[in-house]
Formats: sequence, C-alpha cells, structure tokens
Amino acid sequence: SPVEMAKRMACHMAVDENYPKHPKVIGIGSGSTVIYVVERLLTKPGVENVVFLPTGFQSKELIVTSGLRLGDPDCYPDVDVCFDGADEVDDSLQCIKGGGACLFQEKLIGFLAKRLVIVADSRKNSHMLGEYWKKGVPIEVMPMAYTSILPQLVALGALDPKLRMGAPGKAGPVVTDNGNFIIDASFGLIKNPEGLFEKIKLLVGVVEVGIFCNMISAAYFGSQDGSVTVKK
Ligand code: DER
Repeated sequence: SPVEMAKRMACHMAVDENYPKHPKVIGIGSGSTVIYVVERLLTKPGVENVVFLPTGFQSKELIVTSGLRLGDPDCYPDVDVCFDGADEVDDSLQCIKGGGACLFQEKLIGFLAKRLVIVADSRKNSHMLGEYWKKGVPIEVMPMAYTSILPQLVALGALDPKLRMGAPGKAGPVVTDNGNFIIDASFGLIKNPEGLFEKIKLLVGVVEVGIFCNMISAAYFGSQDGSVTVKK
C-alpha cells in the first residue's frame, strides 16, 4: 500500500544515513514501521556480527526471525544507534511514543543509544504534539497505582484519562511486556512537552511516560509520493 511504501522509503534512507562504520550494538524499536529498518539492515556489511537490542516482545521476535544476533541492555549497554517508530514528532523533535505499549523499553534503549533515529510515515510529522495523535499520551503505570493516578492526571489537565483495554480476545486491560498497565491521557495541543513529561513522571506509580524529550537525533518521514522529509 502507499503508506507501507512511504514507511519503507523512510526506513531505507534512515538506515543508509545512520548505519555506523563499525557497528557493535544496535537497538530495534517496536511497531509496523521498524520492520523496514531490519529489511535494510540485512543488506549491510558486517550485520551478522552486530548485537541487536529489542524494545519488547514483538521487537525481539523481529530480530530473531530475521536471523540477527539478540542481546539485552544489561549485557550490552553501549548502543551505537537505535531505530524506532513514533506516534507523533513536533518541530523540536520532541515526540509521543507508546501507541504500541512498548514505551518503557523503547525509552531505555533510546536513552542508552548514542543516536536515536525515528522512522515514520508523514502522518506523524507535526508542528506541535497533539495535532495528529488524538489517542492521548501513553503512560506505563504499576497496576496497583492506576486508580490513584487517574484523578492526578485530570488535575494536570488531562481530558478523561483511561486505562488501555485489551483488544477482542483479551478480557481486561492491556498488560505490557514488563507486567504493567497503560493509561492514555489526552492533553490537547502540548505546547510544553518537557514540562508535562516532568509533572507526569513524578506521580507515584508511574513507570515511564510516552513523551520523549531531547532524545531524538533525527526523524525520517516517508510520503506517499515517494519523497522523504528529514528533521534533525
Ligand atoms: O509504541 C511506539 O512508540 C511505536 O514505536 C509505535 O507507536 C509506532 O508504531 P507504527 O510504526 O506502527 O506507527
């Protein structure tokens, strides 16, 4: 489909422009776009010697089924580059992540990486967070704390924050790869992502917040006409 082609073009350019000369450890994000990053990585010289860090179960499956070497962040904390998707990116390269409920491990690997490169289709390319992504800021919380966190998010300005429920076939809430719950909290247009992130992160029981501030090195957005827009 045109959107899949757009994702593929963005990923191929992102890998070509950010593949290190002598890579040792590379992080692989979660979602439907990052698949094309692995597709391109498989064409790179020396990729068979690189250790790949996953950002969740789906990411681990992608690494293993692609025949790539699997590592974990406690053994390989020095990450050359991480490629990951996003739900929305603003003009300051702040972004919302967590649509796939993998935001904790994504932020950990992204933090460990010298460079965090985002790949997405052009829908995710906004001037300000909240323009496109209307499902709210994903927040990973300890299950026993979610009822106490909801009203505190309302006090911070959230509109109707909700526990993310499982898709059909999963009764009850989504449980993350780390055994936690996800709350989605809408704040409308987010003029000050960093300030909002800091306030939410301090709430008791919050494990991680799907606002990534001052972490992204570059973002590649594929359009359906085959062009790629780069923000860096
Ligand atoms: O959860 C995340 O942040 C993922 O990276 C994800 O939302 C991006 O998903 P997509 O590549 O399928 O749009």
